[in-house]
Amino acid sequence: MIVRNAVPESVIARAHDRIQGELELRRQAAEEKGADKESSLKAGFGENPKFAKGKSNVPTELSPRARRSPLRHPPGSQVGLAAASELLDLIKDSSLTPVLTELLGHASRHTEEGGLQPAIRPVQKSMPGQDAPPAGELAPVTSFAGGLHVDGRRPNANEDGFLFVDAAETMAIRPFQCITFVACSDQTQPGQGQTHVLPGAHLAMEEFFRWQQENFGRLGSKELEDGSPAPGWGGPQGQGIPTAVKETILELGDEANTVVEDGERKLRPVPVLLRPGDACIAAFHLPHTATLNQTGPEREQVILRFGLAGSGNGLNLEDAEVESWRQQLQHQWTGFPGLAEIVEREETQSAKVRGLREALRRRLEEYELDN
Ligand SMILES: O=C(O)CCC(=O)C(=O)O
Repeated sequence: MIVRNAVPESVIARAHDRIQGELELRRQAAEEKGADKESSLKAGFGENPKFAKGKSNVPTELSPRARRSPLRHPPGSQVGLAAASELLDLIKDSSLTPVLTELLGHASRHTEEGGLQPAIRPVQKSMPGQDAPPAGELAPVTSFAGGLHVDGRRPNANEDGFLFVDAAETMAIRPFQCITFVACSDQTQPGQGQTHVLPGAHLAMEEFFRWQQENFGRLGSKELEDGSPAPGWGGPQGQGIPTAVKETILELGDEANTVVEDGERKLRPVPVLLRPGDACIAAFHLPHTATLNQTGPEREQVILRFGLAGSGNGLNLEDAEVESWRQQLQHQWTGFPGLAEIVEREETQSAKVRGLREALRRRLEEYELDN
């Protein structure tokens, strides 16, 4: 859901100044240490030190290329902006408070780890090691499809990769309710480093989690003891989104989320086009990806994640909390009183919603037969 003109100009300006001030401090600190590259400083906001630093902090899910990716952003806590009032005001002093309150019944429970994340992306024509598109052209959106993911897995990771958060080893993903992207720079033209999403795929993700729970009693993308990928997820350490979800979306071929390119149907991530002050609120389950800022201006966005009561951090969690996540994963609109009526109508009356769920179930049954 896009909320246009959600945040007043003056509030955006204060957030911008605070982010740029923080960048300046980092620049000065880097200069003192002898580093002088502007780009590496900006990358400091685009790379998560927790995952990029030492080998022991690198989850094995990440390929060396992904570890260098300019598309990764650390949480505010890692760049001195965890409690920056100028950033929190993007919610407090804007129409996002009444909108979120109507949707969720609250606008305050943004999760701690990664709950507030400045996502700054300088101009960069291509990913490290890849060719830039010809002058005047943009990289095709399909080239970003590999980055599509749902959140909630990385906080439960260490050097061995993802972790189960409960002693019974049934939960390796930590959902929240919704992610809110607040644009502080112009992102109205394709190529400006917008967040891209896969429309409708949140339903497929929800159906997928139901299937994982029903058939395996285990949720998330953690691989099994013998190294085989988590059920149905596919790929090394279950990167991105489950194979079954990808294949089902491709099979249905809805033009909102697929495109035929070079004679082949491909996933088509769709840019979220925002003006400064606009915001986008998306369900946890909606696959999304960062993309390169190929044209500028510098992409400046603040990301906030809102969760259920008690959805904290860490690995030694109370059973009740783990159970509430289990419910959230299988019923994504848990705790969205403002959507209850619409959800009820869509689920009971929309042939498209039913069709997607049925197609995914069929594919997962094939997977069960094959394995
Ligand atoms: O920076 C973006 O546009 C998206 C970031 C993202 O995908 C994430 O932090 O999960």
